[in-house]
Amino acid sequence: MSFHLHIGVLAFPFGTHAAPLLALVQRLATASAPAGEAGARFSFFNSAVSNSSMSFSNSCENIKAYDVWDGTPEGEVFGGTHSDAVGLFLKASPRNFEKAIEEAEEDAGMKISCLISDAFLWFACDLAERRGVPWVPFWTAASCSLSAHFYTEEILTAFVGFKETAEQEQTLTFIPGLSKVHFSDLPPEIFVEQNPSPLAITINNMVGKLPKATAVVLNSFEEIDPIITKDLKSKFQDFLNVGPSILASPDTPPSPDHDKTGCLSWLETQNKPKSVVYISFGTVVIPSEKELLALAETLETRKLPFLWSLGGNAKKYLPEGFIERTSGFGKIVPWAPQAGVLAHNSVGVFVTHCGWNSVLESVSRGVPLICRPFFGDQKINSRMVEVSWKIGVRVEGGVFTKASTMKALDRIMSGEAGKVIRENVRRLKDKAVSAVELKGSSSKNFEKLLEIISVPN
Ligand code: U2F
Repeated sequence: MSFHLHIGVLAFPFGTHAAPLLALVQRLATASAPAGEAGARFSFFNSAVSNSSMSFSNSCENIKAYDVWDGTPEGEVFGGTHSDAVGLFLKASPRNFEKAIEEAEEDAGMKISCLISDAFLWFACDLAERRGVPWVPFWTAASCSLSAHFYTEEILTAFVGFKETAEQEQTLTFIPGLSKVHFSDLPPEIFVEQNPSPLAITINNMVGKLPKATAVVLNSFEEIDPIITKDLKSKFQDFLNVGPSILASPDTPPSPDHDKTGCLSWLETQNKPKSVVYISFGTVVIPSEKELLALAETLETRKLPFLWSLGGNAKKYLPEGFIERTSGFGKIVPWAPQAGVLAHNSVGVFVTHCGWNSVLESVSRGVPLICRPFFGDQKINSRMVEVSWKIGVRVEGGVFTKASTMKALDRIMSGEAGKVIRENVRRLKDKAVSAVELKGSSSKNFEKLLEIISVPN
């Protein structure tokens, strides 16, 4: 098949960054190739490990994956931490991407006509500029954290005068839409001098480049944060919320093994609607042994049915005999088909670390949240959940203790406040659903994005 456009896509292969980017590309690839017509070819550049963890089998034939070097010296086996891996990868960039782009251009017999990248990968701006093509960064988190990073300079200026820890509990009244967020909720990468990690430096570089982007794209919807949306629209050339992607592409057929851990069939055996506590902390975080114990003890005491996605070796930290004693009402799995789980009528609450994909999936399914944030954007997301959107609660004191977990669960599952929270999340879900309808804001933004990427080189 001959294509008339060649779009390069640069992924950040950590956390849940590459998967939502691929989901966006799959939507674009489908939309850009109407039946019988040659559309755009998408070359997806990502590390080998991350590429192999995602399903390209559902993809249209116009998406081709390329492995880029992850920075591990040849012949060595990587044995470091998550942040070491990020550091190595960033050190190898952008040369690793440039090499793969050259290969893809040769394969396709066609130069790249547009670069879509994870927003973290700010150097894609320079690569695009050199080629004279549009740069379209994709911010994989929420607009609240993007806005916080965008206002880094103002935040640092205000922060300079802070002497006491208590002052960090002041709110960001000077940032549109973030007036209820505390300084202490901010992603630590904003304070790059105190935290000069490769990721913090990268994000800070990104802030300066974003206004040059042809459009900044998000997996979110405008109506969740109208004030932030209005503000960022005035700051960027274009600011396009095109999600939630799980509502925008609901027809993706599930893979045959999507319920291999039996979560959905287990949920079918739960007779009471909105009774199950679903627990997951995403793909990077494992809470401490102490917190896992507190959470487990609470579940056992309350005897609430629960479904717990608990990966790695964390199961070994659970109280002795816990799995056997709770087997009548609880299920622990290493991985759950989360989008399907949250869509199930038996699920009543989601205990989460507040990674953006998890928050948005919960909103899209109308499930209230109990938040225990850990790093990056998770604290600011949790503050918005509790105080702005009012669709969940944060555990008191910021960590799972038996008392804080009990209180949060009781509040959502049995209290009057829980009913209000449930109604709020139902309303927000309705807005998300409307956004992806034919004339909804996200659908219109998606059309605009399609136009942007459809200009030949
Ligand atoms: C980083 O995200 P994480 O991977 O830690 O967390 P999420 O953004 O919540 O994404 C987790 C995804 O993994 C899926 C789930 C989400 O799409 O549906 N999943 C699943 O299907 N089954 C499971 O058992 C467990 C998870 C980072 F840590 C966050 O702070 C950022 O907000 C995020 C996006 O930038 O990236």
